[in-house]
Amino acid sequence: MHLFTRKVLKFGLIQQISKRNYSAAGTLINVTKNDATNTSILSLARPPVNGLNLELLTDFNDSLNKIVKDGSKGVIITSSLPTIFSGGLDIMEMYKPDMKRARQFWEQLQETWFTLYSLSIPTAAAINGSSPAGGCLTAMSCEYRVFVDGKHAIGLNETKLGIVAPSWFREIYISTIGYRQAELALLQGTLFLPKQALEIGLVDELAADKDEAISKCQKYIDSYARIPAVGRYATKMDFRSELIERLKKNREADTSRFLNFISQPKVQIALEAYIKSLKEKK
Ligand code: CO8
Repeated sequence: MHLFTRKVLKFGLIQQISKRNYSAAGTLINVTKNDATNTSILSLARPPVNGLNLELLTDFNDSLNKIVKDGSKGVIITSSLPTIFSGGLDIMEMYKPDMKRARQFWEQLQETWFTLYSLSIPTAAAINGSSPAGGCLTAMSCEYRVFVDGKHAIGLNETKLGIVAPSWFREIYISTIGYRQAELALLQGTLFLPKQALEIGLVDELAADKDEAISKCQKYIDSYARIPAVGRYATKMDFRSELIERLKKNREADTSRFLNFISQPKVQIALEAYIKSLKEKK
């Protein structure tokens, strides 16, 4: 892991902020395959919080494609960090961005999401810790979610950063927890503790620990043993293809909106204040 400190001298705060793991592709995801169950476990492995940056998203996408190619019958997405599933998109990709990289980042986010959301094999998330914003999107894009009980939370908290959840994040939230609940939660940037998340249907089950969460995900995947894959996948896509096609059609507009949004000084000020608040809570 190497640190990359930004040299933005105009703002005192920025000098203390560092980027992590701009390492070669291939080291930010661990994939293990259980031969007995023919299921792959994909673990996000980018300390300290599995911030989804360009490199991690690229590896994530490549790993999912490889898992399907190798004949796995299902995939469980989890984290190799003990208390965090994913802290969401890496805020440093949006803060004082290099616009060329920011475009690449956003296009990769879209690409990885297309792959995950439409994966032909069953997908389940063993959410073993905090899962805000992009972490919540990752979990919601799987078919089934098991949340380890504890003091951590899940939800789309974008408004708290002074940013807005893109329309496709919002639509998945609505389809998971319903319009009214999603509207309120998005406006307030609510993060739900495990029992609350279960109550509103944001997750399907709770587990005492990560091992139990993985077993429950495995059970979900095994439940398809007697269901022909062709019917299963066609049904999955009946539910999911409309949103995918809509984003594909409006992909450039979605990217432009993101780039325009993060270019606004008031958004940068809000992001800076949020980064500062993360550091000050220590
Ligand atoms: N990106 C980059 N760095 C992060 C992030 C992140 N998402 N989250 C935390 N970090 C950094 C912290 O600043 C800290 O850095 P340092 O060690 O240099 O001080 C380090 O990671 C560790 O963080 P914590 O000390 O806070 O670790 P904890 O274990 O106490 O807490 C949490 C972990 C709960 C994940 C906490 O860090 C947290 O709440 N993070 C913020 C999560 C968040 O709000 N993410 C939202 C990202 S935005 C997104 O995903 C969708 C954006 C859509 C864009 C639309 C624009 C138009």
